[in-house]
Amino acid sequence: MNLRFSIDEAVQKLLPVAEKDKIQTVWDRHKDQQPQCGFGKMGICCRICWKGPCRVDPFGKGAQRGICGADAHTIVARNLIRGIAAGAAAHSDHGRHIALTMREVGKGNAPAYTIKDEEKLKRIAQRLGIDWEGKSIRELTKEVADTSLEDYSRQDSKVPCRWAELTMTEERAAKLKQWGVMPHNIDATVAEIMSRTHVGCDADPVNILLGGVKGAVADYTGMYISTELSDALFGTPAPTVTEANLGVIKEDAINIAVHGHNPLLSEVVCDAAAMLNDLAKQAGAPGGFNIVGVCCTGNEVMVRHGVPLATNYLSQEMPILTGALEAMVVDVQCIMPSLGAIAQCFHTELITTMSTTKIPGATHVQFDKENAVESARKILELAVEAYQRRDPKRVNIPQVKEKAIVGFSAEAVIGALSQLDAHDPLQPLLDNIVNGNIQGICLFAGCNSTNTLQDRSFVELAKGLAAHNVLLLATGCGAGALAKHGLMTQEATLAYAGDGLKAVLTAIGQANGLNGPLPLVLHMGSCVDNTRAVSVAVAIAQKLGVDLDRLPLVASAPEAMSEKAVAIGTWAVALGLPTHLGTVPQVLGSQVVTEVLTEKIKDITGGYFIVETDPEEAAKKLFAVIQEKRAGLNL
Ligand code: BF8
Ligand code: SF4
Repeated sequence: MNLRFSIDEAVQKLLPVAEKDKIQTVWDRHKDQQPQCGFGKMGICCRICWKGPCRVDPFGKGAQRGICGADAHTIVARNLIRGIAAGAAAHSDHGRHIALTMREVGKGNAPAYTIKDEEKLKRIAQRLGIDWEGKSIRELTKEVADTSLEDYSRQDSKVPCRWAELTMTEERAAKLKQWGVMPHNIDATVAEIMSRTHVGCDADPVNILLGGVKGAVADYTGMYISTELSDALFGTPAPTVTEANLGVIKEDAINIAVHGHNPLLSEVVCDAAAMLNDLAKQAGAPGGFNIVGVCCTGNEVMVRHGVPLATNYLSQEMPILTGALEAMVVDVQCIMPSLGAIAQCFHTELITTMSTTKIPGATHVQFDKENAVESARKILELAVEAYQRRDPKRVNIPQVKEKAIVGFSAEAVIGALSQLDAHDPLQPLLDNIVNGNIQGICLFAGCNSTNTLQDRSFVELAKGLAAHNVLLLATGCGAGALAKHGLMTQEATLAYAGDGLKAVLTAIGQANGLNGPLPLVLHMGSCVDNTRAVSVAVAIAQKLGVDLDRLPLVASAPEAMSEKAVAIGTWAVALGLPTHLGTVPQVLGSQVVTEVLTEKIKDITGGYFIVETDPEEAAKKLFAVIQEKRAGLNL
């Protein structure tokens, strides 16, 4: 019955528990919202000023303009780019927190943190044009942080954000400048979108969309800062074996889920839990503290430390329903407000930690970089207290989990390839793309949505493309989905990869002493870590001497839902990637906007959106695009 909602077996096992206890889940609330507003779905409802709300009749019979005269195209475009601004704000705020923390590390004011990967710090310095010879790590840390923070504060609009300009192909950076969509300042770009979409400003839909593309490139900039500086602070991911799905919650342990996006707190919680494990044992839990991840905070600690992933976005309520979760610690973004009420039905402590993300029903433990260790300790104590309240009769942990080999940063991918060719690691990958063993590359990204069957499209698309020898990368809740369903294993490679792909993954795996192939899907990390995939793509493009849009490279977000996903999808298109969406974007009310995004933009950036809700059809379309790109390279 529950197959209507999710293909995740653990979810299917817990939904009857929710039903029995009369606990509403995301799927119940989705049902309560039906039928959803058609104007909203098409993007033609405007609430930008208080003369509204105004709606445009999509069938051409009723009003065609809002009270101020805005037509459907203006309204749809404005709504869309405000979403991009929110996405960019979210990602870049995350990056800012990391950069500010790093600056304090450089000044010696943040004892909870150190630079765990000094080599990465030097590589970042080099990329940013900072001379690191003769400087101490602390000096360099501060300089890298300060230089990164300039991307949030520069006032000279002719100077591009460094983290944008220096991370893409020169050709692409030049094109973005030429189109006027290269940001000079992340915050100013977000502000510009809010300002140009105020009542009575930009009304030209194409001009508005260009503003959105600039916002998306600002989003990319903030994401790049988040990923790279996090690597310097917390270590660059390397392949590690772990597990995914609710079966990672342990009955004999004090279970703590870390949920949200920013690794600043979760890193310290992980360290503190290891250090204070005796606290848990003294409290009667022989298994000690068991940290598990949810959403992108989960991905961050998974790829860096092998912390198991409990679940992804849509099923974030489920860990509480196991009755064995003592605490869910959340930071920012993609945290359902429903968690507060559900936690109150159990012994679980929902703990908010950021002043900008508080939830009714939660206990707030303020987290700042200065008091990180005390906050982590307080969180562990709250979990220990909650454990005393656990009701063993309500414990219901679905014994569902899969092994997952994760942690494929760009460095890890290049490192693995260097076992085949130490002097020119990319060459074996290129050779195999040229000879067709690898037909192309697909990056799975993005969310879960109640508009589709949870996880299904990820799994079907991955299997479909792997059979056609497409190399698969994944981040965010897409990576969560693919990990939960066992596609990040060597067994999956043997079962689902086409012969060419299997041969390549096996050769790399063997050369790295894995006694078998690499996993079918390479987990690159959280959503901000989509930039890792870009850095691999840029390296390939540079080696081939072509721009990104010429590569047989596609992106897919089959369950896109959040404003961050809108921003990511838009920068992927701006960089030249054909980008699949499996959920229908809220733009269909404007033919102009729909055509620009799915067709016309192709002539400019080389990238465009492909909207296809059927995963089988989507796999066919993406493979056809890969063939078209191969033909363009005479392959
Ligand atoms: O940043 S994939 S549902 S958790 S927005 Fe959110 Fe979407 Fe998940 Fe991570 Ni990304
Ligand atoms: Fe209506 Fe124009 Fe106000 Fe939007 S900005 S609510 S279309 S009057």
